[in-house]
Amino acid sequence: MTDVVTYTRHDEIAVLRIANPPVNALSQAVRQGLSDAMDRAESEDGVKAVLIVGDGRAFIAGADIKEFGKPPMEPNLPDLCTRIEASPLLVVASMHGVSLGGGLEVALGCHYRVAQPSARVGLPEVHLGILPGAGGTQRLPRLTGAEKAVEAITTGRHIKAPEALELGIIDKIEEGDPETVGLAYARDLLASNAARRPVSEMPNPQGIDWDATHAALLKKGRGQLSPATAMRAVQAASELPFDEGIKRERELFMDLMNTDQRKGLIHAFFNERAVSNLPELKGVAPRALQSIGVIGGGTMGAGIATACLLSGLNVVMIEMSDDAAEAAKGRIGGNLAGALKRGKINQEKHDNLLSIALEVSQNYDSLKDVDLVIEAVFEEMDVKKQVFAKLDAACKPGCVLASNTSYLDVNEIAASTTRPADVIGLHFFSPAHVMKLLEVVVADQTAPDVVATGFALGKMLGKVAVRAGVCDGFIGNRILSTYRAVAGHMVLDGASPFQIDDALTDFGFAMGPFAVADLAGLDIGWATRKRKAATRHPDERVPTYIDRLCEQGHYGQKTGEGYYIYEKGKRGGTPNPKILELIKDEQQTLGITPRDFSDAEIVRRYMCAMVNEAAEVVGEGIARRPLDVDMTLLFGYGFPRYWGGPMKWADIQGLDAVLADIERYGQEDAWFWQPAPLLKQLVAEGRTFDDLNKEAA
Ligand code: ZOZ
Ligand code: ZOZ
Ligand code: NAD
Repeated sequence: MTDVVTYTRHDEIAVLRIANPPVNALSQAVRQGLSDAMDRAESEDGVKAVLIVGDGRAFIAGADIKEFGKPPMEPNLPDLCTRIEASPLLVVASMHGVSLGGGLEVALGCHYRVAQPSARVGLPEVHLGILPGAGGTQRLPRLTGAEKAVEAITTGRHIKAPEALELGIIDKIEEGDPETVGLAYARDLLASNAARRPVSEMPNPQGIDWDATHAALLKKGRGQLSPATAMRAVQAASELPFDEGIKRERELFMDLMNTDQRKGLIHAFFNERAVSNLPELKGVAPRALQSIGVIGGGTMGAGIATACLLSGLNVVMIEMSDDAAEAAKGRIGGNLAGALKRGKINQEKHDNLLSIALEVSQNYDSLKDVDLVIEAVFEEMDVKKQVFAKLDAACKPGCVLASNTSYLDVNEIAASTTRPADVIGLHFFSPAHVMKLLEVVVADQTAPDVVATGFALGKMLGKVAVRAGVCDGFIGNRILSTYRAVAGHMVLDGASPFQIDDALTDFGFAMGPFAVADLAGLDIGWATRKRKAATRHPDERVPTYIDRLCEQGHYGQKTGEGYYIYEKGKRGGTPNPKILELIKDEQQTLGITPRDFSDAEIVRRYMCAMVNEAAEVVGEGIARRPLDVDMTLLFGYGFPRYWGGPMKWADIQGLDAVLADIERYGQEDAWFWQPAPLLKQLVAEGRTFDDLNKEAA
């Protein structure tokens, strides 16, 4: 026996308790402990039933993800589940907290399952790029039917106890101490002479239209393989005897285990947690946060206010005029209506948020009690400084003053107040109530507890907060400017914006860069180009065709026309034919003969530009570690999670190959394609970006 699994006797029942904090992951020691304890229960006189319970906050959160990629160690989990199920004793699981992945598979290997009302179960393996590999794809559909099992396994969602009962995944819900509840249930089962009930002996579930479902899953997954592959394993449950189904599950599991997608998704899992872990904030208490001020209720301000309201914070919004205030309320109302429609809030909550928790005002005095203000007015330094002067005068001492600026110098904004230590950048991403990234931009004089407050706000809003230093665009937009630039070069040279968007969504991005430009508002990029024109290097290639559209007042999604044309009430647009005409004019003016680009070349140039700038950003310390860049792109820019982020993508490609391409592109445009010193150094030393992450851990 190992000390992570304890064995106690309660008359005829042996209790196996797993205690492997924090979440009882099924490490080798736990698997061994369970296997040994089953042997002991079966060998001891008088034992008729086994009860498995978890210590602490969960039954079992699944296989130990830290063991993935290492040599497998016996006993393996599928064998353990089979061994538990084959026991001549009656085996019961009493589940509390989460039972996920291998944790639910262990429970499905038991003959009966009782759970707390608050328990949640699920098979989330697809999010790690794999599938339930310990019989979950064979046992779950025998309980729920194929369709429900496909839905549960391919979404990986957490299923609450009442629904799990309805689906047949658990047999009973009972509130109380899990061990007490489990013992009572086991005693009742013994008293009623209940038979062992191995799920593997239940009939095969009926089939569904497998090929159509497979095609739909591939499309929905934007290139992610695990959901569609997991569905094939459920198909085997329907079509094959149990033992053969298990073999098929194993083959498909191993196929996925060997993919880069599995590596990317596990990188994302751990680093999503590691990114907000800042040693310098250990022991630094954040300031209190109850009410938030938001200045400007445009695209971003409205989204930020929505996110705050939905997280239970009161919001005071300042706008410039009655009309602007009404428009802002309308935007927030639209966002909240979306939340209502999706069942995130009910009608009463929706109405209260709009009428009680939100105040829209034109008077800065309304901000006197707020704990933190986020400014989201026009992207112009003078306007921002005027607003911060007013905030300085109106807000109480200790109030955190934050700017949502995309590119501007937070040090300069801070210096325009009498309290620079309270000033910080809190950079949200469009749509701000949806995108999970929050860049916490730390200026020279920002106080540590103000930084901690930025991270605390991120947590309250359910966002992933990333620390960034001050530079033009911080982490995300600085890198965006570079890959946007290469997209612009490719347009001048012959690839259409629509081909580029399609190539990148095929690669896995949620949206292509031109659709994103329409979403963010073309006016922002236009203002930035004007701001930088005076200091631009003569060799820099900057397309100006889109300025013609901006000059006509077309700013993308918010005005209904940009790269795409948007019908009222619809999110997606159709390509704007005017754009191709404007590009042709510019190519003629510049004397460029357009050439063809393959989708593969588009993706490679785009990614190389992204990685090279990201290496600069890490090299300069704007991002602390490569993983900070990865999480920024993943949660702020719709980067495909299954690549883990651009730095992980580059590691997988091989940094030497990426550098070689950058040097090759540099033969066409030496000013733009200058290899980042950090990239060159890593290649010379034979190291990867992930090595830097590990060194920083
Ligand atoms: O952590 C949340 C969660 O969702 N965890 C992942 C659950 C999951 O994906 N389970 C499936 C695992 S894969 C699997 O089980 C494969 C399979 O079918 C077996 C196939 C075998 C085939 C063999 C063939 C030969 C959870 C909901 C549990 C808790 O969320 P919280 O927000 O409360 O806490 P976190 O997320 O901050 O987590 C706390 C600490 O626990 C670590 N952790 C969580 N799940 C883990 C895990 N470590 C190892 N393995 C897991 N499954 C997590 O990293 C965090 O650590 P620290 O150091 O940051 O505190
Ligand atoms: O398509 C998904 C996505 O992740 N897209 C990428 C978005 C992105 O890259 N944003 C970053 C822009 S850059 C930025 O914000 C930084 C900055 O400082 C900009 C500065 C200027 C840069 C100059 C550029 C050259 C997305 C999450 C949007 C939608 O995903 P799905 O299609 O899977 O989601 P749905 O349909 O289930 O919807 C989920 C919620 O999102 C709302 N939504 C969807 N599309 C939208 C939108 N809201 C506004 N505009 C859109 N186009 C949708 O309504 C739903 O919301 P709720 O409230 O109903 O839940
Ligand atoms: P927007 O033009 O949609 O909204 C700006 C709002 O601010 C308008 O409603 C305007 O009436 C209001 N406003 C202007 N001056 C004001 C003042 N002095 N007092 C009160 N209200 C005032 O702009 P946006 O896209 O929401 O961008 C706002 C800020 O957020 C900018 O700094 C921008 O760079 C940044 N940002 C934008 C995005 C994006 O994708 N659009 C993403 C992240 C950050």
